[in-house]
Amino acid sequence: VPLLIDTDIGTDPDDLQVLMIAGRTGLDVVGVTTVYGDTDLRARMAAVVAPLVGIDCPIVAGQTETLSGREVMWAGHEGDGVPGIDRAGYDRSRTAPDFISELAARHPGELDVLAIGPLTNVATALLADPDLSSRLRHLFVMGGLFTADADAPEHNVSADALATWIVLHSGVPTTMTGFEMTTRVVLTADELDLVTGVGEAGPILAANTAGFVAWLRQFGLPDIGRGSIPHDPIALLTRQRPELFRTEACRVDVVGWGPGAGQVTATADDAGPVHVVRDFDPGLVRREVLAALTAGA
Ligand SMILES: [Ca+2]
Repeated sequence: VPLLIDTDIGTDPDDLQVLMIAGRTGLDVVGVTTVYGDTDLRARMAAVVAPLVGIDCPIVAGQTETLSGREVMWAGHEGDGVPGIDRAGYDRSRTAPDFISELAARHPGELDVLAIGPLTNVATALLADPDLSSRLRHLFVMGGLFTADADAPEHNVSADALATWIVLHSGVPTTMTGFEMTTRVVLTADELDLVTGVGEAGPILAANTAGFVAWLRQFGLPDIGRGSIPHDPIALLTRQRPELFRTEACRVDVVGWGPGAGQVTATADDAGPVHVVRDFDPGLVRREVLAALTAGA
């Protein structure tokens, strides 16, 4: 089944981990689109990484600004340690939302989208193309914080809460992996060393991880050493190994604007189009992620 990956690669290293897994495990990736902020830089980074991990498909830059009007958060280490990024080329003949529509029209009812950044590209495509929602097979989203005591909304959802609202109300069958689920899995520094030691993309992952950890430390955010939480690889795993996850059919509401924008609530509803991940075995999922990251090595 063809897969499009919509990514904010460059900030958190887990997007790069997704490209590694997709390439190294031979997934049928038909497009990579970049979203949020300097999508040209993100696309050039993806263009450097793709051939190193075995991905051969168009890479297209997407929306730089949010639909909600919320200012983009830019960490600053994006693109550091990526050899040749200044010269890297990608498909500049179209924009990401147009490309998503084009791929869905080419593969009607068959295209899966893995959305691992803010949802601006997907929402923009849905607004522009009334046929898109019925043509997508399934959408896999990393986003949301589905806990009652959520004091801060999850980044992908809150970065563009209006886009999230549009996507979650589109009726596209969706599996959503929330932050409270992904943070149950931590790859240790020793485990990451196994991954960064493999292939030419390894040092790029090491640099991206170091940049992200340094940025987190500036804000006194929870420090996991040189380790990494594989939020986005877990969302990919819900597609590749659904039997590892317990999900619940829900209606998901999101505060789309104003105070509390980005807060989500999931209400069990058998007719709900959104399947929210509720449980999995963290040890098993950690081993699956690591095996996929080093596949073929
Ligand atoms: Ca991401």
